[in-house]
Amino acid sequence: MTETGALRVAMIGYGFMGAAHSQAWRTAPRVYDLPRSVEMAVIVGRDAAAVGAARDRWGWAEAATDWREVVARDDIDVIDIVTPGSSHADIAIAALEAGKHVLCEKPLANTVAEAAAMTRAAEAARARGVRAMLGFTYRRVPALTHARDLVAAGRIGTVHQVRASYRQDWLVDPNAPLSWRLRKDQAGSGALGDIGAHAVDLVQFVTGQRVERVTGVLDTIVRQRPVETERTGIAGVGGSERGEVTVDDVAIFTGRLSSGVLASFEATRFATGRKNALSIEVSGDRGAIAFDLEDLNVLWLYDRTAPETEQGFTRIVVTEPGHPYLEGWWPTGHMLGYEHGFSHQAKDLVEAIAHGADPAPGFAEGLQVQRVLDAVERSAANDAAWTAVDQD
Ligand code: SOE
Repeated sequence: MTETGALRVAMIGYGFMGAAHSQAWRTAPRVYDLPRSVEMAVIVGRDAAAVGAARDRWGWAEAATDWREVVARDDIDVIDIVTPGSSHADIAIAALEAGKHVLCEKPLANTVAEAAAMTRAAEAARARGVRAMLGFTYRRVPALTHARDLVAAGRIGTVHQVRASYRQDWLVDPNAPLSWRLRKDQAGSGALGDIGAHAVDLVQFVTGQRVERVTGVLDTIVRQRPVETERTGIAGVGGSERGEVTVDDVAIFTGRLSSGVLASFEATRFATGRKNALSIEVSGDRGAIAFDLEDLNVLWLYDRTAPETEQGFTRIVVTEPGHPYLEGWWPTGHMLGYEHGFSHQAKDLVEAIAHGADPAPGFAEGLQVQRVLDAVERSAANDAAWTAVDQD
């Protein structure tokens, strides 16, 4: 049943993802004709001064410091979780049990057990018309949605092989501080869960297949980093204390997909010179697609059915009105950016809630990705032995 009235959103967290999600809640209802309006009601964080400043900067009506109080409010419809993975399960399960729709940033959780509990809570809430969505936003880069559509339509034929990598270099400096992303108790894993999760989701989304077995290795290149001192909040200043990095810097693994084909994966924060290079290439018997996030408006398509003398990778600039999500934006050739995927995500969630549909990806897909990550960790701990991905 399509309810009327504004969807009143409360966002838990206010860091980098808080900024990206705020921009999306503000923008999506203005560029798309959504079936329900959006009210940016409350932004929540532990530090009252900081979250008050975030409220003013990002355009929220209220700021609060207790997420449990906000989750219990009757005047809130959606809880948007943008905190580190260690708090996803507590917040999402409480919100779903309180009858709130939930959008949760990736990865779903830091462990399979937490992800499974969240998925059970989402399935129980779904029976009451409550929706849960996981924030794998790169699926909503128009070029990648288009890639999925082309593969599904058979444009590259039978998939023979897949290559995916996510390369960054923000940790090459050994003095980059020991942030929460480098501590297992906070982040669950390092490059594997933070960016490897995106590569796994993308391979499964574009090919429509699942990773069923993996063999992998993990490596930590810099094992100690400056601790951010409480007094200054700046790494190494006011003290030269260094702390242990307890997560991986590099994850390299191979997967067998549902059809039996091999998919290779790389997730690293030490690819010097690569700033945010999420790439995928899918090779088939009739052609191939290739994409690189550092050139996110472009999808490359190779058509083996073209005349031999005309074959080559075609550079598709994905900004035509008929391309996914473009109906809301600019005329052809006016490029989109990193932030637009978040508006597409907000649009799809609002439409799913209004139409009583299940948004994708749901928590069950997030659980499946978590199980792939877990299998990679088990393989890496077992001399890279082939390891089955747990199923339900
Ligand atoms: C850091 O690696 C990070 O911000 C990830 O956490 C995001 O998921 C990715 O989209 C960009 O890089």
